[in-house]
Order: sequence, then structure tokens, then C-alpha cells
Amino acid sequence: MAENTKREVDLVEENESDAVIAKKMKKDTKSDQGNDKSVSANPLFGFKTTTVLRESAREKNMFIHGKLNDQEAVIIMEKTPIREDTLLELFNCSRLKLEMSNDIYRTYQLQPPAHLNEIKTTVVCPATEKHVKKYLLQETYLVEESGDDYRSITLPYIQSQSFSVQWVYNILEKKAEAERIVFEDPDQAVGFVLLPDFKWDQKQLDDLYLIAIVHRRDIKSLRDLTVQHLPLLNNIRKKAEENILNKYGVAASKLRVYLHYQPSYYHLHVHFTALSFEAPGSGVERAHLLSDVIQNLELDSQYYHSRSLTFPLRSGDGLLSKFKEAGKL
Ligand code: GTA
Repeated sequence: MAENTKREVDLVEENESDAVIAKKMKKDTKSDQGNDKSVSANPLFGFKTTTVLRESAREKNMFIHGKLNDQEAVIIMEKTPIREDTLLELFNCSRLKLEMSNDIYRTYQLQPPAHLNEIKTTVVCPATEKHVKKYLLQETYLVEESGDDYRSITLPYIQSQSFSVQWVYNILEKKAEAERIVFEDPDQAVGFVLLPDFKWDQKQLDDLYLIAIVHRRDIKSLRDLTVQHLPLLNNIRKKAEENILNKYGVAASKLRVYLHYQPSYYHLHVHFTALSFEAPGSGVERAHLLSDVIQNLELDSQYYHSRSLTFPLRSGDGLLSKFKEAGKL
């Protein structure tokens, strides 16, 4: 008890010195703001928030729409997981503020050193209206699309409306993210590039997320796959799994390997996520396991050409309006 009381006194003293430090930091920030160099080094300086599109206390993220240098922008901010390899530093080098103490229970606000207190931030700028809609929290509806619906409704829509895949071509042509490539099979028929997805900061394996992007540019999605693509799909599965095991020590049995239908980007790619990680879009209504896709094509070469596929669409999605106009909803 005496020990506890002494610790609490220490903490009060720490809090007092915190106040002094906080004052000093405020002063430093003021003088930083007067320093043009540090301001111009922050590309988000002056961002004006228009609206918060979505936020989640559980996922600890926020999707924000606003203006950056007069251009429409979407910013995604996400607190990252606590890493085991940082615990020693967190315990030894942080400041603690006591919030409450009751019997054997105490809660604190722990203020870690700045480099352990980062917020993963993704910026889309200039953002299109489609980007804004994509991240806006909206009601979703399940749509069942037959092969004929795909050809008469979905295909014309995605040919006129889909997101640019320039970022994909930049990766394939080594104009962007070249240093992040984990593995490449350069074969133009069955080859692909494997690299970390931009949702993964690569700091911990718990939320491992890589994507394999095929070199071929003629496959938009699952719908285009036939038996002739089996060598490509088997090659991706085998080589990506081997390379993920070699580089990260994560076995194939610990990976969720899938394709999205509908994807956001109509250039064939495969998602590799840690099995323990509930990645956005890994639910049954959107994710198709690569192993199932391979088996379905082995059984029926035209499986994805003819069968009905079900997927969710948000209320503001133009494709949903097309299905409604066609009397399919
Ligand atoms: N390495 O430039 C890129 C890049 N871009 C533009 C997209 N991706 C990229 N990867 C690299 N470099 O996994 C990744 C995406 C996605 C994949 C495309 O390519 O991160 P998809 O075509 O099936 O599209 O996959 P999908 O899944 O709809 O896209 P996305 O962005 O993953 O969105 C799905 C949902 O995930 C969103 O609605 C949102 O709920 C959530 N989400 C998106 N981004 C984030 C984020 N940064 N943090 C948290 N949640 C997010």
C-alpha cells in the first residue's frame, strides 16, 4: 500500500513535470510553425476537412474528405497495432498519466516516444467522386448477377466508369513501388508481381497483406477467367506462397488467398492476407478463395462465364442504379 502511495506521488510529480514539458512543447510547436521548412515538409499542411466519410472506434480509423491545395482529397487515418518488439521501449521510455486508481486497478494514459505513436495515413489526391463514394459509409445491397447480366449491365458500366488502373501499370513498369516488390515472375503469360498492399505498413505480420498483380492486361476480373488461365492461377498460388514463406515465414496454411468480385480495380490481382486478420473485403459476399476458383475452372472451363455471382453494392454506386433500371432489384 505504502509502495502504491509512493508510486502515485511519483506519478503526480511526473504529471506536474508533464505540464512543464507540455508548455515547452507548445512553445516549440509555435516556433516550428514560424519555420517555413518544417511546414512545407508536411504535405498535409492546410488540409481543409469537408466531411468525415466514415469512422470506427473499434477499427481505430477515420476516412476524411476534404481539400488539399484546392484539390479534392480523401485521407484515411488508422492507428496501428502495438508490436511486441516495441514493448521494452514502450514500458521504459513512455510517460504515464494516472487516470484512476481503485484497489488493485489503475488506468493510465501512456504517452509513448513519438516514433512509437504513428498514425498510418493514406492520401488519395486528386480524388474522384467515385473515391469519395467508395469510402462513404452507406447502406449495401446484395446483387445477383447472371452471366448475361454481366455482359448487358455490368460490363458496359465498368467500361465507362471504373477506377483508373494507372497505379497498377506503374507497378508493372517499375515506375512506382519498384523497391517494394517482393517477387516477380516476368513471364508475360503466367507472370506477376508480388508486393505489399498499401493497406499494410509491414511493421507486423498480424495484418500481413500482399497483392499479386498479373502482367497480362486482358483479364479484368474473375468473370474473364476460363480454363486457359489455370497455368496463371496455379503459378501465382505456388510462387507467391513460396515467397511469402521464405520472406515472412508465414506458411500457406496461415494465408487467406482470394479474389474480389466486384473488385475496385479491373486488372486481375489476387489478395494474400494473414488468416488471423479480418481484412476489409474478406467476407463471403465479396471474397472468392483462389483454391475454389481453380477447382471450379477445373470442373467447368466456362464456370465464371455462365454462373450467377452475388456481391454487395453500396446505395450510391452507379452499378446499383443500372441493376435497378434493368428491373433486377
Ligand atoms: N501497393 O497504389 C497502390 C494501391 N492502390 C491504389 C490500391 N491498392 C494498392 N496497393 C498498392 N499500391 O487491397 C490495393 C488495395 C486493395 C487492392 C485492390 O489494391 O488496398 P480490389 O480491386 O479488390 O479493391 O483490390 P478493393 O478491395 O475494393 O479496394 P480497397 O481499397 O481494399 O477497399 C475495400 C475496403 O477496404 C474499403 O471500402 C474500405 O472499407 C477499406 N479500406 C480501403 N483502404 C483502407 C485503408 N487504407 N485503411 C483501412 N481500410 C481501408
